[in-house]
Amino acid sequence: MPTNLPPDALQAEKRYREAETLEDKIATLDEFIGLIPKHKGTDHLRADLRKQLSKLKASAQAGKKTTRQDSAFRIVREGAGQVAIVGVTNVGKSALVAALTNATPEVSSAPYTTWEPTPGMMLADNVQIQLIDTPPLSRDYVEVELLSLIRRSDLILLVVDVQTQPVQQLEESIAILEEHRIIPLHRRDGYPDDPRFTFKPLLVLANKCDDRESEELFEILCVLLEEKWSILPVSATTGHNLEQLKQAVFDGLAVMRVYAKPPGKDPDLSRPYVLPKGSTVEEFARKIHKDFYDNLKSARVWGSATFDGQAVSRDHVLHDGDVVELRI
Ligand SMILES: Nc1nc2c(ncn2[C@@H]2O[C@H](COP(=O)(O)OP(=O)(O)OP(=O)(O)O)[C@@H](O)[C@H]2O)c(=O)[nH]1
Ligand SMILES: [Mg+2]
Repeated sequence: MPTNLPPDALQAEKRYREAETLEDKIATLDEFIGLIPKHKGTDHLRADLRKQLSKLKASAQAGKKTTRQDSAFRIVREGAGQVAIVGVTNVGKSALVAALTNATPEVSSAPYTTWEPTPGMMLADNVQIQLIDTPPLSRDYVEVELLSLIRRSDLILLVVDVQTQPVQQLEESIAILEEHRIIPLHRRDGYPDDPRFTFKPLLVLANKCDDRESEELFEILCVLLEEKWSILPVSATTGHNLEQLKQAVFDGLAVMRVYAKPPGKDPDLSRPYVLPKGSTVEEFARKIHKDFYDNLKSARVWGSATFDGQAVSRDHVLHDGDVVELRI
């Protein structure tokens, strides 16, 4: 695979390689093809991938009588990233999704309440991020489709209940994920470079930190954990640290906001374009419209340039909050 593809295409390619079901393969390959820049250098690649796509579609068509209807576990990506909220039962996954998004999953003190994933959109600053409430991870019944959903996500939020054996809950959840080759990114060095493993950024949420007493439980939890996890105490009930949580999710997605400034006008700061961190002016141009990418004559940047309004080249690397004026 050529390495000079833009970061979002490389990420889509990775999702395609990791897809396990025919349905997932078709959806991720389709997405990948759409993100490959269209020019002479990518003609062969695009043609090859299109052939692969039609083969996959043909096998899907052939197997249609036996395959199931669209699965509830296949959730269309929306917003700046897809985040899976996972953990054992009753830790407050659904309560967190209800507190953070427009979705209204059922919350109950009875165990095993959630059976199907529910997506909701969370507004972090001025960026929409998709959170997915999921059924509990459980040793008794491991749902293959749930693991595929987690593999496709960009970030995992692993929830534990600070008031109920959080260390065991964390260890059990991680063990189930790792048995299915989903590995927290910070443990990557301990694993061979094998494409069967999926390494995911993972943030631990110690939920039910409602008061002073549970804050103390959180401190004990931090002492007991032998490994360095990214961990945040939160409460779905009181709203404690939910703003910090939004920021941590945004940071965990490794994306940035860039604003378009039409020549002679002010930028619309309420509508950022979201790009992978490290994207260039050229990648920003492609995100706006193919014409900007093909015919870009000049670009000026406010923010990361040495001075405001500086003229920059196509390969100038942008930063979060930059304002860019493109001329074609
Ligand atoms: N005190 C307290 N209780 C909470 C908090 N968040 C959730 N709960 C309670 O914990 C119980 C379980 O919450 P759910 O959101 O249904 O938990 P879940 O992880 O989605 O559970 P499953 O769907 O079975 O996996 C409910 O009684 C919630 O009211 C919190 O921050 N503080
Ligand atoms: Mg639930």
